[in-house]
Amino acid sequence: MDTNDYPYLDKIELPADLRDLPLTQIPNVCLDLRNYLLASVSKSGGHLAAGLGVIELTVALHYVFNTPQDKLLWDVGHQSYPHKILTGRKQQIESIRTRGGLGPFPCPEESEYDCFTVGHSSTSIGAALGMNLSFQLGKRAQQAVPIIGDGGLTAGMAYEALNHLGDIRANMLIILNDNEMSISPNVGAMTNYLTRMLTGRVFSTVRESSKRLLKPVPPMWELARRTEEHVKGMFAPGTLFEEMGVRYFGPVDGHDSTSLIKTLRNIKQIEGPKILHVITKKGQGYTQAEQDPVGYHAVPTFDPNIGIQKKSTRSKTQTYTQVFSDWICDMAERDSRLVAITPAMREGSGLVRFEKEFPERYYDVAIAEQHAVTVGAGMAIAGHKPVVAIYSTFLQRAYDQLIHDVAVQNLPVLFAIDRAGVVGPDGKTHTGSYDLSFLRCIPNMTIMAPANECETRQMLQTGFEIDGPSAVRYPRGSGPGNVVKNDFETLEIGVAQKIRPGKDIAILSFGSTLAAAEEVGEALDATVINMRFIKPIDENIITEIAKTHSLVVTVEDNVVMGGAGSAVNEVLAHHQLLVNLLNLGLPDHFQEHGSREELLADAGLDASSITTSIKKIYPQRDCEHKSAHVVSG
Ligand SMILES: Cc1ncc(C[n+]2csc(CCOP(=O)(O)OP(=O)(O)O)c2C)c(N)n1
Repeated sequence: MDTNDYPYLDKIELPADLRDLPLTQIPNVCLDLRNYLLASVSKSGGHLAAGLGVIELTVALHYVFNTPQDKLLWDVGHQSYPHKILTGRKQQIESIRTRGGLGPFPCPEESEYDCFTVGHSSTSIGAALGMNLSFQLGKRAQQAVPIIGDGGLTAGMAYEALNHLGDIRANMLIILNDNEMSISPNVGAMTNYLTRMLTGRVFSTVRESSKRLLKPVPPMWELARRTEEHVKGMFAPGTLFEEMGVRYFGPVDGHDSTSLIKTLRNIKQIEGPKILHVITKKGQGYTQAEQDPVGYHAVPTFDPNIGIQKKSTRSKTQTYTQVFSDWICDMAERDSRLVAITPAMREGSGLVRFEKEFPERYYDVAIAEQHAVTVGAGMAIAGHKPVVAIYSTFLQRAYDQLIHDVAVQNLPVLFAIDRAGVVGPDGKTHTGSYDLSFLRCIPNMTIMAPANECETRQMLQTGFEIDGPSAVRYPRGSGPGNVVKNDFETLEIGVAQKIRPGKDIAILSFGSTLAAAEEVGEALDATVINMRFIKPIDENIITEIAKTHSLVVTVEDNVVMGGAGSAVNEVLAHHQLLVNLLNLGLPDHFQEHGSREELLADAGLDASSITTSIKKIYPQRDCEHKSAHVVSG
């Protein structure tokens, strides 16, 4: 990027440089920062609209707070690109989300200005409260400031933290960045409440109260009580926050940098728990993103003069998400008991069409994974057939609900688990590497992993027809390209599929690793099995294979520990079968971001790495009678 285009931003390497600038230059810094962000994300791809919406807020916070001594906690962290640019990472920002490049979210290993690893929402208030309590115990003059979106504020965790904060009355400022958007338009009673605060009687007082917030605070000798009275506007009495013991200030215009700075300076002087309600627009300053904040939430590379190009036709290969999207609409047509539940992931989980066609059976419960699962349990008890569409990584939030509310009662809830296994550019906070391990130990669960598009549909249908909890876990992206029949075929439960017969070596593949397993099978003349079911696992085929082969290799896009390979090991142990074993899967460390292909290769799950791993221990025909158990991840 031509640095001459950004004369004000050029003066800033670190926030201290920003703080050296006079207030009058701040709007120009914001202009540069917005243009720089747009130029860089258009080249790198990544999260855009949320970052454009917090340019002024980011600059104002770094201007008023003494970062990195004071800590800024960006909730989720997808909006932190401007923060990264202002905190020494301007030159690297284009490398974001790529292997070896900047991380997709705040990351303490990357910068001292990132103080808490994040990627999942609604952790910021709790984490900041913890830090502030520590600072206060240690009598340290530091502050941690969470910046949470109206979307993030829909999750239970945020309320647990507010509940604690209002009770303990710690000195802490929360910034509520309200743009009325989650990824899609935000939903829920809290959102409606925030919107009401901007309308009607309250709206008419915004200007007046903003003015009050801007006036300089009274001299120091006037007590804090006066300061608060002075700063506080004439807002609706007894707001929800106030009643929880957290003082409410605002709403204020989040795109007026000068006023924001003055407001923050004033509020900083008020002791106790407080929340500043800042109104912003997602995509601010880039017309295309303002008009389509959903489409510009996360973008591929694009020409900023034109905007992102929507794919007009479907590409030849369907994504797994598209297969799910078609199946759930077809099935809803057939069975009126089907209901779809999403925790704020309508687009990502493939429910856009469903919402249009079956609005009365579509439930976006906001960013509330725990509730998504429990409300599904309730609907199942009452006779419906819920399909909870959820990313593998976000299902982690609802583990107890999955066990306690669904599995214990053996309820027919189908979990359509997207982004399972390696996810790629979203990195370690978003990886779906653990679901097979954490699901397979739960009684009553049926767990399937499709190897292709066609099987995805069959498994969804199979799971839907099971009278108990079931899960179909599929990866991000496209399948191998096989044609999906629009029928309602099911699979025989717990039965694997023999792909090719071979000699001595057998490869048991679980899910999307089948293509690589087949390639290796051809190269080494190995038997290849598409296992299909992780639970119940096909014991017959495992015992038969163990008796007729000298090496059993398991391959899965899940951590080796406790995963599908472990299920095979358990069967062999149960039947007292001695055979050489090689468990291939994801490693026991957090893989950094990169492309899905790169991360799979790093984990030894591409065809050539699998071949290499096998060749290390085979052919060694004399080991037929020995037992070697090798774990590779
Ligand atoms: C626990 C969890 N569920 C879902 C997501 C996916 N997600 C990423 S950003 C986002 C919307 C966040 O909205 P908000 O907090 O209002 O921030 P904004 O984008 O509006 O700045 C969602 C749902 C997530 N990161 N974490």
